[in-house]
Amino acid sequence: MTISGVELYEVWMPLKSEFRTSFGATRLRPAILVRILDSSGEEGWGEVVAGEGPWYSCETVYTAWEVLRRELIPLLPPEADPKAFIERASRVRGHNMAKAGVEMALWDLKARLERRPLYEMIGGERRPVKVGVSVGVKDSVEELLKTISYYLEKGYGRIKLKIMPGWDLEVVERVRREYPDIPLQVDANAAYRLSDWPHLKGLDKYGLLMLEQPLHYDDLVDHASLKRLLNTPLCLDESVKTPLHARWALQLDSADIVNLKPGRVGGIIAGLEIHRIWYEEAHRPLWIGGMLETGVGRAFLVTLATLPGVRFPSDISASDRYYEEDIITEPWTLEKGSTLSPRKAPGIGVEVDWSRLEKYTRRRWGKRLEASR
Ligand code: OSB
Ligand code: MG
Repeated sequence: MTISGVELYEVWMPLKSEFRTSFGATRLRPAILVRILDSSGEEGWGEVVAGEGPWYSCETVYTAWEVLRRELIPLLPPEADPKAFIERASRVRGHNMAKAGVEMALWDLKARLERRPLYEMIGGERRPVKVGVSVGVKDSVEELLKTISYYLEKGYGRIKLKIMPGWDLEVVERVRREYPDIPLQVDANAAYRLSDWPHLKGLDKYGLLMLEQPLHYDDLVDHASLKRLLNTPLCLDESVKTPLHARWALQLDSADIVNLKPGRVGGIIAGLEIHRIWYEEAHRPLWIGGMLETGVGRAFLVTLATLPGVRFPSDISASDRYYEEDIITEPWTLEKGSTLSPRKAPGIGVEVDWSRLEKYTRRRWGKRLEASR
């Protein structure tokens, strides 16, 4: 059973509403869907979560496209072996999102060939998985409160607010006054400096689950200082790019919690390694973060959220929170208790809807591979 081909689809998905953070606003969400084909006729899908510009990370959908074609696709192993791919791709520095798209497609293909659901293959235990919703910056607090009430009525049991200078303490104050008891957390996407700590200290009185990535996107040192100054638990997102960063964050005591995104860290193998370091060795909790994924990327998030160290609701909302129509045949839907359930079908258990994929595809690329590699 050898890999016989690979296809890339760059899709641009219109969001139902603008998603605004401290680093910018998104209306059209790009993604690269990776399809890997096997000589037996089986296929696996992955998703590259890089954005339109280098705002969340230095990768973009454009850099990822080039790195995939020029560097990563030529490193595909002869068989559906994600570990072999990651070893071969270790000479490529960075470009984790591009790597993750290929690695995840190999995992899906491998699990489908073995007729097993992927969550079972990676040692997942918790299912269904608890999820929440991440709410962007709005034009007014009234608009934000309306949005929150809409999601609470839909059944979401945890709210994450995006914060930034000028949209923080007063906003949290108003939300807390309206909803004194909901599980609530905030994400700054690196919008503050350590010297802002007296201001951030003002968050301590709101009983937040955590404060996510307040400081620089590469920082582990100032976060360690901030952690000692705040009572609100500190969570890292952008700063944990590889398992090494998780190790350093422990050594420096930079955070209580890690938001684990498979795209950001280079795939499932790196994600499992971070889970091992952070949870199994250090007994600190994790949760799974999202990047506004299509139904394909979302399936990998649900898969990872079944891991035992995932102790907080994850940023994995239903398809209809993001898109009018998802590119998979059966969209992700919210279930009771603010949960999503991994699919029992082999692999990630989702099928791509070809007419929708075509509708949103801006460019595509494909390559047949020789069996003799
Ligand atoms: O920082 O967690 C983040 C979306 C895009 C980029 C970064 C982030 C986010 C989110 C949305 O918060 C999470 C989701 O997919 O619902
Ligand atoms: Mg974040």
